[in-house]
Amino acid sequence: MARKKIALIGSGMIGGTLAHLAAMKELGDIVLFDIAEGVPQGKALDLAQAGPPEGFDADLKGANSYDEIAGADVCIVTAGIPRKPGMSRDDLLKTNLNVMKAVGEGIAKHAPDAFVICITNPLDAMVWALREFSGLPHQKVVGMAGVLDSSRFRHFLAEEFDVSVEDVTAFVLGGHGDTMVPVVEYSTVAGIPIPDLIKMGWSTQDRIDAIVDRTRKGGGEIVGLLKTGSAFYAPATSAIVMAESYLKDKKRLLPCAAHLTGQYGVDDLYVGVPIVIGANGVEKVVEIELNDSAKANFQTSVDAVKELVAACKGIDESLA
Ligand code: A3D
Repeated sequence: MARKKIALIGSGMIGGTLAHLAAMKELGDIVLFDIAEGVPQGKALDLAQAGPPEGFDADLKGANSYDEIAGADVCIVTAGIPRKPGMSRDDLLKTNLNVMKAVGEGIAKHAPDAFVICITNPLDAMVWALREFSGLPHQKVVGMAGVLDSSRFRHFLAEEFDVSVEDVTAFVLGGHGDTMVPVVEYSTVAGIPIPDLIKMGWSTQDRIDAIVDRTRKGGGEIVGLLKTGSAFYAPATSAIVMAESYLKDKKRLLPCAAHLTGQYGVDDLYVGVPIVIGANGVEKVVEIELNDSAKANFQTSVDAVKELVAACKGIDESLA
């Protein structure tokens, strides 16, 4: 059986880490693509030279031409620019929207059968635009945010309860960023919901509220510490989990930005919801019952995504 092919569109901090993880896990051969000349080639060569000591077999190639992504099974998109000092959100939106246009057209031409995972921010709007520009089926284009947000939540909860992260499951819905909705009732330690753990005296409502708040601001906390750039290890690992579920038909149930067609009362938007990822891409959107407060928070999150998508439509007429 031929090896799978994984194309990484954008070879910056997350792109390089994705390549490292995909190689270590032998998910397939890897193409690093970027507009910066030399960067994808340099990272590919460096990583290929990590193969002998680690013992992984994967071809790694750097490219500045979309021809090289031909036939990719998975494309993970991190291309774009971060917000720079003095840059408004709208400026960022405009720049990254243009990047999504180039990437969407490149994928449509060279890898139309790929499963596409978008990571570029602002995530929920960029994944929507990338799908529009590529014209790929909606179930083959998803955004990575929920896996990262929920793993941040899991990490903080495991610390709070002093238990293994393996036994902590967490549920996070909604858009990526400050409006995300960590759902405490569906977050557990080995199946015991957090409200029960509070009753058992393992924590207090105030401490859990503080953890929810820290999770929401998790990206900003890391930006504040790093000063140049944003988180990349956990974002890359989270996207690899999604890619692996597709490539191995694992059918994992993961929170991802998925295209909604009426579920949760939302139509034609990408929002973070639980989905099943298997060989067909998004195989199921799981609709869970939300309490009134989670519903209200989810709606705030949806409204924020709607606003961004409307701004995208204002910038690029072809999206309207
Ligand atoms: P960075 O290290 O700057 O890498 C981005 C790469 O994109 C650079 O190498 C650029 O040269 C390249 N690039 C720019 N324009 C193009 C283009 N037109 N075609 C191809 N490549 C291009 O950033 P990063 O890897 O740290 O982050 C990548 C993206 O992920 C950013 O938009 C971040 O905001 C976003 N991000 C999202 C999350 C989520 O949870 C959604 C978390 C962390 C980062």
